[in-house]
Amino acid sequence: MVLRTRLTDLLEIEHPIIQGGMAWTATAELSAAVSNAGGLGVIGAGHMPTELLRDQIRLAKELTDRPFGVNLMLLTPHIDELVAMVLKEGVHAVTTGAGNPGKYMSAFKDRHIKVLPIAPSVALAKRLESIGADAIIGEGMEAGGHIGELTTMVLTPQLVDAVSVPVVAAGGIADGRGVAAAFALGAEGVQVGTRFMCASECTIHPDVKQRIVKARDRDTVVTGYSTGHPVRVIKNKLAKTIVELDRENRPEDIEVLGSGKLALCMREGDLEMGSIMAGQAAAMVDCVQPAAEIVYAMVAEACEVMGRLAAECVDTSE
Ligand code: TUI
Repeated sequence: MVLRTRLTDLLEIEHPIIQGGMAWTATAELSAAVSNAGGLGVIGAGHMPTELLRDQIRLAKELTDRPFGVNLMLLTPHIDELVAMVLKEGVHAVTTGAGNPGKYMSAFKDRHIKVLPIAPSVALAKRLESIGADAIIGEGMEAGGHIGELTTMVLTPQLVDAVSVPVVAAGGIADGRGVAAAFALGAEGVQVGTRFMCASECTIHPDVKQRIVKARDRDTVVTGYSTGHPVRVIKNKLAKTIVELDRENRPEDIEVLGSGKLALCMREGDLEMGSIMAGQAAAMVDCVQPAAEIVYAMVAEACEVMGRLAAECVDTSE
């Protein structure tokens, strides 16, 4: 079973599933596994040293012949260097987060790299389309990590109405029902982060995967509103402290406390003082399994759901 859309044509992939480019989490191993399964794997550059990104791109090219991408987190201080490395090494696509990639757009275009910025609002999506974005990833606040204000349910259809390029829905999508829902809203693809954290090929600490498997519906919280960069995480001691600092309006103290905590979580498996960035869909992830199984199960379930819904629509006009 395959789902064909303008997104699959654009990216030359089999299934309209983009893996979230999560910093400290989405390494070459995970990305290649998703790409080998017919989705678009994405290396999360985050704050990675430039040479490490080069090595990750080269490793992904060894592990897959299929298209893959790099996510660039635009708040990273050495972002210019990371962009230069992506341009030098060459990848199929970049996704961007936490800002406007306008400054780099023509350079990516010259290298025939597809650009899929993440936009949390309609105004930004329109601006990004006007400067050449190939598709827009609309990320709702169900997502993990740095988020906007709108939910996927209301953001997606508004983006579909506002831009002509394909819209990819992100935030809260972890199974085929979510894919079908995104398609019903007009999206032509989905981006999935949290469920891929529990892919066997994901190199994060195994305790983090188990924490996600165990997660229940109200286990995430949004921290850091006072910093202007709200971040959704799974509740723990660190999150509780940051929520208190938010209440006391102490953004500088949050920046200091938060520094290095994503690596502490993903690499060392510190579930109390690490930042467990994950989306609300953590509650819907119930096992660790190969990335290919995740991709195939989501597509098969989406097709089954959409077929069932179509069959339930009975024309009573005659
Ligand atoms: O970027 C993400 N998720 C992230 S980035 C990250 S690392 C980080 N850590 C602490 C503070 C901030 C970042 C962890 N998770 N998702 C995509 C995303 N992009 N969400 C929201 C946005 C966004 C926000 C504002 C995109 C563009 C934007 O534009 C503002 C402007 O320049 O107009």
